[in-house]
Amino acid sequence: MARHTDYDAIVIGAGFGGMYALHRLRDDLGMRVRVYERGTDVGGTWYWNRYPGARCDVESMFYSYSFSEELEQEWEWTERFPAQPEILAYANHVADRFDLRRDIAFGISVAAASFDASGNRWLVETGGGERASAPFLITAVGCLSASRVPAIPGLDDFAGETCHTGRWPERGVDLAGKRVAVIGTGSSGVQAIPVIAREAGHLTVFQRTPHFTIPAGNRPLRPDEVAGIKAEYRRLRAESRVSPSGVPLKEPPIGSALEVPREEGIAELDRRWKNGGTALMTTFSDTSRDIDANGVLAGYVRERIREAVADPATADLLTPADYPIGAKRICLDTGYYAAYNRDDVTLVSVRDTPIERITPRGVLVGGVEHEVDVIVFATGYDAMTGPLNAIDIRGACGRSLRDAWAAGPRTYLGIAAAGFPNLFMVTAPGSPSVLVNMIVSIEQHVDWVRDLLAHCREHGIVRVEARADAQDRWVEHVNELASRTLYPRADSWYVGANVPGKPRVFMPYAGGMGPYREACDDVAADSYRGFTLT
Ligand code: N01
Repeated sequence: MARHTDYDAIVIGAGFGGMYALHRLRDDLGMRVRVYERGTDVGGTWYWNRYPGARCDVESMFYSYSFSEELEQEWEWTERFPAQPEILAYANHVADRFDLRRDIAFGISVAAASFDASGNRWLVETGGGERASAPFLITAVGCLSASRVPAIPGLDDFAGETCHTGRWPERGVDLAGKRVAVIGTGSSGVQAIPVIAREAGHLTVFQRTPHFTIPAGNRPLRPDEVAGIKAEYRRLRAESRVSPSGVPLKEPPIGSALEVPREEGIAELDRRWKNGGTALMTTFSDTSRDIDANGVLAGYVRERIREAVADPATADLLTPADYPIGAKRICLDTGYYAAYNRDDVTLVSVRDTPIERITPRGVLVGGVEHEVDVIVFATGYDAMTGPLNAIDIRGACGRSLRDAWAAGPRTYLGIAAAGFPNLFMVTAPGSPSVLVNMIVSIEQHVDWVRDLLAHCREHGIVRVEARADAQDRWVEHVNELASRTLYPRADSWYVGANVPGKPRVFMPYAGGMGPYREACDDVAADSYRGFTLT
């Protein structure tokens, strides 16, 4: 007979969001918490993304939890941008240090969750038929965890090995000396390509849309800079919490791209390009919302591409031409363009001539069969809604979340959804999440939910539900913020354009971390305005 266990809260996912939710609810509020995690260990994104070159594009000293001074003082990051193994080691360290594993069930996917309105409880069913219930359900399923392999005919016929960057096997993939195909040139492809190029016998890259990528400028951290940041951590963390993108704003914009004198602008762009990282993107104050200003930055990066790539025809193919820079997520790379100067790397554009089929021996494009031993799919994710829609979540009237979101996701504050009481979604659509430092975003969401649950306990509240009118206003606000930017002008995963049939809606909150935090705090201070508490 299926076991049925009762908890105070159930959390789905043991990545950075789920681990932190467990810590806050269990260790601050004394709740009995059960976490379900489909991986065999903690880490979420960083558990699954073990592909060659996987690295974070937020600096390590700030891509880390801020809730424990001891933790941030004792952990030693080694590089400016942390590589996947180091981030995963950090996640493991946190799990050990805060004794998290004892409340996490590993290797278990949640298949369904339904709200029992009579008892105000969520009933959760796992893929293995285990059942559990709790008054509160917290999803911490990640924004980029539903990996996507496009439906290319013949996929099953391929005789060699295939793998997706977001499902890279723990045992690794032997690429040494092999003929390798990489399909996709987003952040994952851009990171993997130069590393695979060095390892493989021959690499063929299949590119549909060129992405803008700028140098990461990764390097070992110097002991003096680590000590300096650690000494100032409280101030820097406080700055991160209210800054636009969840990191301290070290290099503010120098003015409008249309007003700063050309030589001055170029000199600053050169300096930031050389230094690496995303500071280049905020050299000017208006490139994310004014198409002409955007053109100044895009033009600068296009020139760098032509300088870096020896063959002009290849450089042309690699140069983005038809969307604003930054409207698709900017990539940070290490030696990406230089990889195309190698004799053993071939670029195949599949923009006008899409991949026809996968054959037993390789990839067929325009009648030419590119023979390979391994195909790496760097083809991205059903972002933000995909991981939630993968679970059959049913609210108070039995309506499914998939149904409620059929025309695009609708949330209140990117945390709750009308019709789904006592459900809290960490970094859901309508929150800043993917546009900012995810860990800052996660800490803000979880702290806010913890405070709300403490409030419920104090006031005997058993049911918390977002009101439909508050949700409508929030969705309108999120759309309005997006419409002031250039984001909607690209076919990106931000708008769901990469998934055939997905409604075109700009999903994240584009107003920045600080204003978002203020909006959430304001709701809480006003007796959780927009929620019905009973
Ligand atoms: O996925 P993507 P990703 N035929 O969707 C192509 C984060 N991340 O895994 O652009 C041919 O960006 C697709 O082409 P197109 C980060 O937020 C961060 O790379 O749709 N090609 C595109 O080139 C990032 O944005 C880090 O025309 C096909 C690629 O596959 C997000 O994750 C590292 C195709 C998918 O690019 C997702 O990045 C890695 C087809 N049928 C990821 N279908 C860092 O922190 C798709 N493509 C640095």
